Amino acid sequence: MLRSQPYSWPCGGPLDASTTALVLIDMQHDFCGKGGYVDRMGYDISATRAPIKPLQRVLAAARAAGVRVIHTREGHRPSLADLPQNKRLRSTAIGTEIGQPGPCGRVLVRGEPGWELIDELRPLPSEDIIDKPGKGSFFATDLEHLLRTTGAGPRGHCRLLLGGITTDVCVHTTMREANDPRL
Ligand code: C5J
Repeated sequence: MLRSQPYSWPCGGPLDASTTALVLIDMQHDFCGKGGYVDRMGYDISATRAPIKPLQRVLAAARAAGVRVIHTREGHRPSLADLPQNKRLRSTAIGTEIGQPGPCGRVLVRGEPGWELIDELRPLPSEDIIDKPGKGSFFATDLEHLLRTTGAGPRGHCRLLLGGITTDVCVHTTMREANDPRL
């Protein structure tokens, strides 16, 4: 059993659509589709597909409430010039090297079928997409600039709702990046 002490949330009072953004992280075929990166690594993709339906409800509610929605995609340039050595070596060790061809095209490479966002959570034309080479959504992207520029508050869209895959990697990394006093 885990002991916890729940506290009221949100800490800063009720959420306001004009300063809140929903960031949907890496809902890509490579992470939850057949023949994609995660499937080829041998993981059970029913675990990474489990959030799809709940996120469809969150997405519909956010859109209905006028909350800004931003989608992210993890991936690398076709040249792999933005693929750090440690990430490449790790993917090789796992047996599914980033950039190598597979049933969904080159693994985690921009423009390939596996890298595409899944149809179930397709962005609207008005919703921005962030292409990120790392785990966090702020690293080497213009996400912070976008949030600061578009929100109504003095710090822009400073309150974030995060969803996506995987919880313990890209979602958590994004949360920790955002938690430092940047927003
Ligand atoms: C990983 C992700 N795990 N979206 N990406 O490489 O969590």
